[in-house]
Amino acid sequence: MRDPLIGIVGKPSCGKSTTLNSLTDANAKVGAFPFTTIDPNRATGYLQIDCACSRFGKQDLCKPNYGWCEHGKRHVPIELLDVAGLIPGASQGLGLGNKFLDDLRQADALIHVVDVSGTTDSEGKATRGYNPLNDIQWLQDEIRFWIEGNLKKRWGSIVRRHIGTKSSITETLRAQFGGYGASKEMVARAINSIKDLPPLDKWDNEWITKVVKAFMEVKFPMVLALNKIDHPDADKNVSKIMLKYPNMSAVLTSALTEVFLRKMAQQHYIKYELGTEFVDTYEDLGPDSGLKEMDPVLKDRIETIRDLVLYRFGSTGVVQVLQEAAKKLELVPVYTVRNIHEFTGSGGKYVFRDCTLFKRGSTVGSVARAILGEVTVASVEGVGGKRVSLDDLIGEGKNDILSFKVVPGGTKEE
Ligand SMILES: Nc1nc2c(ncn2[C@@H]2O[C@H](COP(=O)(O)OP(=O)(O)O)[C@@H](O)[C@H]2O)c(=O)[nH]1
Ligand SMILES: [Mg+2]
Repeated sequence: MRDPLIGIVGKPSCGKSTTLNSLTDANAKVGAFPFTTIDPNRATGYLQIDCACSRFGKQDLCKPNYGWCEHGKRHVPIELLDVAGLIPGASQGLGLGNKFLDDLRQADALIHVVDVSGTTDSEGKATRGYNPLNDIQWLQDEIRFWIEGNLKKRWGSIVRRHIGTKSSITETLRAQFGGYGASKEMVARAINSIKDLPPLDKWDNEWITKVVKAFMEVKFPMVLALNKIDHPDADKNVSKIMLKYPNMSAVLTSALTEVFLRKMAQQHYIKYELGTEFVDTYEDLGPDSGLKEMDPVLKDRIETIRDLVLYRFGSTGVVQVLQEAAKKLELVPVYTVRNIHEFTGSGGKYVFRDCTLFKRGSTVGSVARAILGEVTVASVEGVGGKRVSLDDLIGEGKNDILSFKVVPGGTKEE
């Protein structure tokens, strides 16, 4: 299993890069996470979770190898991709067209950043009073046209081969959708979600559209980041979107505010608890806080942010939008430890040093393979030293703290 990747999509100037930056700025305590790919649009973000250390009252001893943990709130590395260049017509090759769509393939879930200030048109040019409802529709259409287009180009031969090889619908579509990184289970889940699906050779364009839509739901689960909520026109546009799409996951965000607050915290002007409404200044905490005093302009800006964003919405929303995307992917943090009673790693007193995100329902065996590679696992222990089998499944609070005992020098037999 490869690392989960969250794609950030949206029209130009909606705030994709700002959102990415707001989630990735290198915190002083953070070590670089060794992701394999080097790509200017890729960055490590941090997913905020409730760390296992708080379950056992060991917050003071928690010291992650990657990311950081503060008072039981852990920030686990997760890879993000800024998918730039999508404009209406991209599936026909407009803008960066196919480059965009190729980037998209690798994503496991999408955060669609929508500019709800109405100050940018469908191509990202400055305007006023634009209705962002349009953006939600055309972006989904573009992705769909792209997938449908690829399918229809070859439809005749797909059908012939389907019949000639007596394949199931899942098998045939798996071959077609494999390029999007879709597993057989994903294709099956999409197919099974459609009622009264006729045999593949009877599909007309409408059925193909239905199938592609179902596939998109599975392969590209989407969360809306309704961004620029600090703007005065945002409220009415947010209401319109919520009314029209009551069932879509949506989070209100102000990415620009988050970038600013993190910068102010780094420069020791404020104390800021990520993902919350709590911002404390020199005035609030006094000279012992180690905070610097702000000039009137900065003070004013912080006051405005408190009024317009933090107190009204409870946070800037960017931490939550990533959590929402992780929820769509059903990601579960799994902690691997050396000592299952102390939760320590190799040497030292610190606990829960390693944490990796896996899909809920993954087997303990697949966790072992992903973390250890192809070695022979002699035994696995869970909390309390309880024996865990390689076939057991992981979930929140269930088989999510594991200690693998490996056969020394043992390599897996075929
Ligand atoms: N008011 C406001 N402006 C924002 C916010 N997020 C981004 N912007 C601004 O929108 C413009 C485009 O942002 P950018 O991240 O470059 O958009 P991208 O083209 O989607 O990557 C920039 O001027 C940002 O400062 C926000 O939350 N509030
Ligand atoms: Mg950008």
